[in-house]
Amino acid sequence: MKTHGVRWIAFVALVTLVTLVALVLPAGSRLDAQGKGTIKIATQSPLSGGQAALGEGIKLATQLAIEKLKAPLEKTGFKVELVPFDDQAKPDVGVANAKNIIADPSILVVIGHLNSGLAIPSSEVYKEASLAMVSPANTNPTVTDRGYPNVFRVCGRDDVQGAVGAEFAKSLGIKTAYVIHDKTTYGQGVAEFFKAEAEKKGIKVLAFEGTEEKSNFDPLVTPIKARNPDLIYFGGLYEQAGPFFKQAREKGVKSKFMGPDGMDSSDLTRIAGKAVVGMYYTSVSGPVSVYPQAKQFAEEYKKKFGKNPEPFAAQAYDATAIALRAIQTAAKSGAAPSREDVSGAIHKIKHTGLTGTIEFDQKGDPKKALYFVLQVTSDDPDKWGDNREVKRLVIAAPSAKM
Ligand code: ABU
Repeated sequence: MKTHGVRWIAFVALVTLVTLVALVLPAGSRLDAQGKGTIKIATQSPLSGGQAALGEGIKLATQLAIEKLKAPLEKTGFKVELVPFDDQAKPDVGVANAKNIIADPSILVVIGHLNSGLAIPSSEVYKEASLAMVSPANTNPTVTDRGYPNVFRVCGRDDVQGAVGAEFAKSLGIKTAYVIHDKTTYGQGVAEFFKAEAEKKGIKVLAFEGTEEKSNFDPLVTPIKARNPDLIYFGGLYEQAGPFFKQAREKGVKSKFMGPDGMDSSDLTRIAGKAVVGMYYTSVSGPVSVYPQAKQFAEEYKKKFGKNPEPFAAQAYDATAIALRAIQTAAKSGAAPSREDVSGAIHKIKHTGLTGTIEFDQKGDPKKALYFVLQVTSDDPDKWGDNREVKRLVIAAPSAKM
């Protein structure tokens, strides 16, 4: 009987405590009571295959940003969720995912893609539904040059990046270059911009060659070795460039190596090891260590996920912060905002984030973007963040060609 009384008192005390906590909490924290529903942010990036290092970094940084920054929106009664999609770096998969994404009305923004060759066709689908895409990584000019009102990127562009690379090559005293590309929208595009500026600067381009080969580069390396260019420029991504550079060095090619931001992943050294130590690359991202404001982000990311953030992760964090702010602004009336209103709100945002201050021009490019020239300093993938920053440029987006 006595035990029963003690239990009853404990039960009453617990109920009282729960009631008091509920009354003390701000109204917005009582999500169940408000029940405005769920707002989702999707990511599209390669989560499997040879480009998963960068793709996963984009997803995880978006996840971290949502966790850290969702409180103001959740206080107004919405639940905020991440929905990650694996685009496998394949255009048809990206487009199929995009169709599923637009079919879910609670998805209000897509953070992605990694590959311009996927972002371009997928954003045709997003456009049908006025769904905002904020890209952390896509650099091909076409991504924004179509002037779609729902398409944004927080990074620079290849027409500038290719030229920055060529100008730097000239400053190194390069006289001859052999240009290789991966035949993709991104890789071929940036290689063409490099070639055009290199020739303008008096560098002789010995060859301009596309290849989809991923493992045996013998047929490519033999003629390169014979021509002995001062520089080999690879327009593409580390997944393919890594084995190429490794085999070229093993076969005695002495040329300097260079590439664009597709090289910007710790997996380049994981694949190519010592062969890429000393190589130069341009990037619109760079390792997270180049951003003083991203120190805490890098620490939290490492603590949570057990690895360093890859390049473009800080950009994904900023893209997500912009998305959340825009959703909040567009939801001012208290109801879930329309996709059009979210895109409209993104256009008006001026956001100071981990990578700097971002505001968009009418095409969806950042009005000013950062471009880096970096040099690989170690064959240890964990030291990708120690790569030497050779040059940092802030360059305005090329004027509208719509
Ligand atoms: N800009 C690096 C990622 C590759 C791309 O834009 O397709």
